Amino acid sequence: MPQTHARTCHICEANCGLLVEVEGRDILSIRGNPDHVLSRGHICPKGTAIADLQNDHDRLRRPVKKVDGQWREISWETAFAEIAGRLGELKGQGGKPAMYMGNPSAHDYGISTQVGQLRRAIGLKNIYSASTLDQIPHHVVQYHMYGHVSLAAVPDIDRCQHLIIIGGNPAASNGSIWTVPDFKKRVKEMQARDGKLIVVDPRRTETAKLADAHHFVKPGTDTALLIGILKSVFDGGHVDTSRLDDILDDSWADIAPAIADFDLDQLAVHCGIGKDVMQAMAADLAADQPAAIYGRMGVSVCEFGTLNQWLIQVINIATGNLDREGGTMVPEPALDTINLVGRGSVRKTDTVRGEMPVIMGELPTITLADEMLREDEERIRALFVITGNPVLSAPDGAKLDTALEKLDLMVSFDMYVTETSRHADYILPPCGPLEKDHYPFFFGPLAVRNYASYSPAIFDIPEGEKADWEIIAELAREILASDGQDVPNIRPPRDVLDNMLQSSPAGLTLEEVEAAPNGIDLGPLRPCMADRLMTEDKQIQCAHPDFLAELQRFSASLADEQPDSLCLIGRRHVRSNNSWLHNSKRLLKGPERCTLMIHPDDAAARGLEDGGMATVTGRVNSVEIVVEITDDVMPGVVSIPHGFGHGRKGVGLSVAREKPGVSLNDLTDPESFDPLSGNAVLNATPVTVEPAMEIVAAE
Ligand SMILES: Nc1nc2c(c(=O)[nH]1)N[C@H]1C(S)=C(S)[C@@H](COP(=O)(O)OP(=O)(O)OC[C@H]3O[C@@H](n4cnc5c(=O)[nH]c(N)nc54)[C@H](O)[C@@H]3O)O[C@H]1N2
Ligand SMILES: Nc1nc2c(c(=O)[nH]1)N[C@H]1C(S)=C(S)[C@@H](COP(=O)(O)OP(=O)(O)OC[C@H]3O[C@@H](n4cnc5c(=O)[nH]c(N)nc54)[C@H](O)[C@@H]3O)O[C@H]1N2
Ligand code: SF4
Ligand SMILES: [Mo]
Repeated sequence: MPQTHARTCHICEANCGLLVEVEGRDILSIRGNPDHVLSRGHICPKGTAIADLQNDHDRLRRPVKKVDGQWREISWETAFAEIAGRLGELKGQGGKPAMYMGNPSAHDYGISTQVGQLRRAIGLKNIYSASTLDQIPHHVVQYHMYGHVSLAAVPDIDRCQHLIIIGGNPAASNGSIWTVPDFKKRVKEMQARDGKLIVVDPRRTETAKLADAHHFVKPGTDTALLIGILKSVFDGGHVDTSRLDDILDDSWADIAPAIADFDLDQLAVHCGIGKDVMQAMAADLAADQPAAIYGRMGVSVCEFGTLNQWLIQVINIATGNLDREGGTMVPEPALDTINLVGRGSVRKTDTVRGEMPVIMGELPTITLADEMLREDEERIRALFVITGNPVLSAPDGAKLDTALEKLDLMVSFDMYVTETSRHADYILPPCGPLEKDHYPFFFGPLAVRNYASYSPAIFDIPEGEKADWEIIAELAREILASDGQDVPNIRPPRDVLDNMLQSSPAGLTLEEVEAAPNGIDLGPLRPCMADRLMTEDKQIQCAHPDFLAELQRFSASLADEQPDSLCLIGRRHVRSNNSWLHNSKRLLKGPERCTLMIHPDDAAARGLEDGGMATVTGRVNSVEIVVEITDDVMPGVVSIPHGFGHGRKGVGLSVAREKPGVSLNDLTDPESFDPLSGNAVLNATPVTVEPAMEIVAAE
């Protein structure tokens, strides 16, 4: 008999409610759950493709060990014992271990409940992760302004009347640091009530196509636009902080003078957006209606990423939109991590690249390859990669390829032999996705409504397989035991989850949440900033000295000559997710997706033809890629999606290898970074583009 299970999708931050129809262990269909309290029936093609992940023949079912260049299945006991033994030996010789945690670990709450134990067992204070290729600037800003790295205010799209999205493409990404399933319909609803969506992006994206207005911006220059908007708010007499006056600290008064000397005309030239547009944006955000400005990857993974995210907060404050219904608000989710974990930290540490920021114990991933390649006793000799693929995700993947080969021990927690895990000595694969339970641990606190939704596993874990959390917990115990240390009992993720739910203000039990397969709606977001601030004086620290100093660094950089090379940016597609999901036939179908988008004028100037091959060369490397001529990208800008490049030797992804593409991160440059957060610069990479040399067959 077919059975239908309600389940939340774990692939992206939207966490859509799905209906999974199964018979025995066969998946008959996966569709959107119309009754889910948050996603209201929305689903994207990746949700349906969970069936392909569950059934993928390339997915490893047993631990494997590399022996003479070949993968051999071994038992879990042997794998754990050998890894613990080799780690112990290495550490005995003074060898340094490290860990990289990839994006999917943020989508598996079970991992979060156990990984601390593994870190302690290995002896790691800090780790590398996808956060420093992504959102780490948000955490720096939230830490300083609101007193907690995770106190994030998200746009209340369901009541907003004027929304500016700068450097985000939720129509493809389904939202980020903003859990907003069903984004397109929410935009349509906003427009139906006369609200407006404005998009700022160097590409006319899927989101831009939904918008009431779209402005091209030169990659990497948004700081000029944001300062221009803020200055126009002050100069136009639009400041209205009345709602927040009790919680703004004295440093609010430092902001207007700090931007007073910027010249709107110069800012406009720098970013390519006219000062009239800046002034109109300021007036619209400050008009008598709830409004919000929101910025994501396009303004985070750049040299002034932290400054950008600070300016966005300040604009929302200045226009009276922070902590306002229809503006931006901090959610109050059923599981409120803010009160349960510490405020986080913002520090500096010595690295092979000199002093670098460490935010919440996150070392900059741009330094990882160099730390493995250094030749002193500080060299990283053992690396644990938990659910990530940095060879494709981090700048200069080719250098990482070289560096990973130098390790004395590498362990990948992954179900595939990927571009990264192919370098491992051991791969520890988790069970299938529908054999795990799910809770939106990190994304409930970022959702457009307050809610809770728990999904039990649909299938039992087959004999001999394990969930990620079990693998992590058991390896941690083995390492502690072999080191002669006390071995604590494992606390199952469900117990931790139940405890955290009950300790949160909503006070729900896991049993109550589980009894509601469509989720529990706790209502729309509410202004609550005054209660939630975790700064010492319970006030918003408006202008931390680091941000003011960064304004000056930006000001000085305006005098720098801008290179006249082409500017490379990334892109995301709704049928792909970072470096994986390319092994699903149903997602891969359709036209070639790993193309170089280039404007017709730039193509003509270089003699490039649509569908022809181009060589793209940056400072670190060059790639050959199919050309796609389109005026969706602005002149001077070219775009390649990240996460491709499956043609590398030994990759065990048979479907993905049919359309391997090239890796954007063979062109991005780890030398560039945001000095306040250590974040990578993944956009605005200077490149040259020319027709690829044709190979003429010998006569
Ligand atoms: N140029 C450029 N680079 C980027 C970006 C960009 O926009 N441009 N985006 C950056 C961002 S935002 C991010 S988050 C990173 C992401 O980059 P990574 O952190 O490297 O994450 P993924 O590419 O998602 O890695 C997926 C890997 O995890 C494995 N995996 C998937 N699910 C599971 C699971 O449940 N358990 C286990 N054990 N393994 C699993 C997959 O097989 C795959 O090998 O990429 C970054 N890199
Ligand atoms: N389908 C799909 N969904 C995903 C993912 C995926 O890979 N595929 N990845 C998930 C992850 S890990 C994340 S972090 C989120 C990211 O979510 P988003 O940030 O919404 O996604 P991106 O597509 O990276 O959007 C960044 C936008 O910034 C633009 N951009 C590039 N450079 C600049 C610039 O200098 N200035 C401005 N203003 N814009 C610029 C790009 O053209 C792009 O449209 O998506 C998540 N969802
Ligand atoms: S939008 Fe994200 S959460 Fe929703 S179905 Fe697609 S991948 Fe899953
Ligand atoms: Mo991300």
